[in-house]
Amino acid sequence: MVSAGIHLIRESNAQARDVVTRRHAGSMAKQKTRSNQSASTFSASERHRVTASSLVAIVMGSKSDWETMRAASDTLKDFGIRHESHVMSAHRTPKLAAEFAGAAESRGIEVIIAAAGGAAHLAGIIAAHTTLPVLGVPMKSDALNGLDSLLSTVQMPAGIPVGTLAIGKPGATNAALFAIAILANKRVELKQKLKDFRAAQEKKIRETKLD
Ligand code: RP5
Repeated sequence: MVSAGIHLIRESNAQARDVVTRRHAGSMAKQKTRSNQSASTFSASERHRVTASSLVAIVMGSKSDWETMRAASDTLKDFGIRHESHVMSAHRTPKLAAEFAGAAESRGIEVIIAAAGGAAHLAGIIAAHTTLPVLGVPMKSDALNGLDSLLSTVQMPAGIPVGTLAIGKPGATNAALFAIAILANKRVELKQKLKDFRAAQEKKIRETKLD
């Protein structure tokens, strides 16, 4: 199952570039136009990863991050949030990352979740190219267990913020919940869903019985 997800993510790289290219060509100025382009550009199997009207974009430095970041995607899915997921790297594809971030707002994206491990600069470089809220998720690394990722993501210089979550899967889930909380400020139904989620979570804990 993981490999299928990774396969789709890899394909979404080309789509991310395509989106950026079309943006530069001035062909994505209007929402309606975007929807039409989406229908013709993305195949049915890819559309759940890349939608023309995504509210949240999840980007990650490597396909090896997808196993962790799937938790963010699944959480957004549970709340019915249109989103897309891409692999792009601050170091390996710096131009793509900058162009993607620069075009995101005009595409209707409202929050970007950026995950990376090791010398984790992706969230920072994304934040440098957009004023959208950027949520960073440090990946657990082999060498330093994610402490390297955490410090490189969280220690931004004053002026360019990255809201940094916990290392690994808890961070991925919470990044999605944080994005939902941001979106919910102006969406009453979503706010209610978030409250219901919290209430269900609390109920579960209160009803926990130990052997
Ligand atoms: C970072 O380097 C990625 O975000 C990933 O967490 C880490 C290792 O990448 P791979 O070598 O697995 O591609 O850029």
